Amino acid sequence: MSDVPAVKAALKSQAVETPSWAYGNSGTRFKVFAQPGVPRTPQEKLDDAAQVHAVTGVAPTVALHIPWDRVEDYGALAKYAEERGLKLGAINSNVFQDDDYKLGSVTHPDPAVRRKALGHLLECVDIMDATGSRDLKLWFSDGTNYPGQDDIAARQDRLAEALSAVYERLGEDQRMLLEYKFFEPAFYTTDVPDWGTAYAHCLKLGPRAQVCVDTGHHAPGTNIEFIVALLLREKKLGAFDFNSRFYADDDLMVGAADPFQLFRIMYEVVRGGGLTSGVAFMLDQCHNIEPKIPAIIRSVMNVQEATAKALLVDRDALAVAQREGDVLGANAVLMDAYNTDVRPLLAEVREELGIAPDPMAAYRASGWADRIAAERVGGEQAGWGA
Ligand code: PSV
Ligand code: MN
Repeated sequence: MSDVPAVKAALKSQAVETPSWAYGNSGTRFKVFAQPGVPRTPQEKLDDAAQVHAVTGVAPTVALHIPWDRVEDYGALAKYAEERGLKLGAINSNVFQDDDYKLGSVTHPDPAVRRKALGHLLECVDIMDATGSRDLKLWFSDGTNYPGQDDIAARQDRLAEALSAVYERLGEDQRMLLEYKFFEPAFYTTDVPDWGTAYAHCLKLGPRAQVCVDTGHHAPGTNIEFIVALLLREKKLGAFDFNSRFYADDDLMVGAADPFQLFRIMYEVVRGGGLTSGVAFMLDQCHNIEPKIPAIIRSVMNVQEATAKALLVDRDALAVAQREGDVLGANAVLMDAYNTDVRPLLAEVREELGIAPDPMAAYRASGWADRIAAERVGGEQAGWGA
């Protein structure tokens, strides 16, 4: 697609979901550095997310993580979001931070632990009913550290049993997103280590089970765009958890480490119809040393820039070059789009949306950072895992 009005329309309708936990303090296992003005409650996280949406115009939903965002009344939280022009997005389950889960959650050898983990997942669906969320995101830290520690195939059976119970509980308009990650915290086997395992489970479950591709969850050198193309073709790409990595699951800003990879991924999304098929474009990041709200704004802009470049690929010229076996010509078509400066186009898109052309400058001018640093004093700041 290179017809500019159509490119602009596609950019205006793309939504990027921001994660509640990215607004809180985070760090590595060595140190969490607190930042001034960091939210203390889920409501304050939503206040910050509203600022991101106000200056980007394309971040209208916020993913919650349970229990990090536990509240008494989820309906009231959804209303709070709506009053700020937001909606609550994916509900992320958490069966990895309880002592009982040392040897696994839904794949644990003890049925009592499995029941407890399943209870949490079902509770997350209750929360979705209250918040109006479409997606339940499942990531399991389950795995083993040593050969022989547990039965690899039996763990798959236990996983399948839990997933099927959750699937049965989903409403007609709800989806289950199964996220994979190749290692960490388990170091020998991980029960959902790759797209193939996630895909196999989702295929058995049915159409409302889809795969979530977290871009930081692959071995170095993995061709992520190939996975994206394949999952889209099979109608099993449900969502992205965007972030970038230099080494492992670094959770850095998407598009920061490898903008060319992000472009290649977004090209396959555009090519495979993923901009209009309900794929959720979520961020899953931690801003350990950089200011959080500007980092989230930058990340949203990075997704938009990669998407704009992908939309600018001259698909007709590419098809001709591919058909003629013109290897260099085909590659040049992609590179021409990648090398286009799309910032002026995105500035126009924002002006047409009625917002300022430069989101970073607009945020700086808003005075929000000073205001929250002054007002959010006392109480306990939210953090990854709390
Ligand atoms: C796991 O590493 C993960 O990517 C999952 O999406 C979790 O829910 C999230 O990170 C928490 O930050
Ligand atoms: Mn993730």
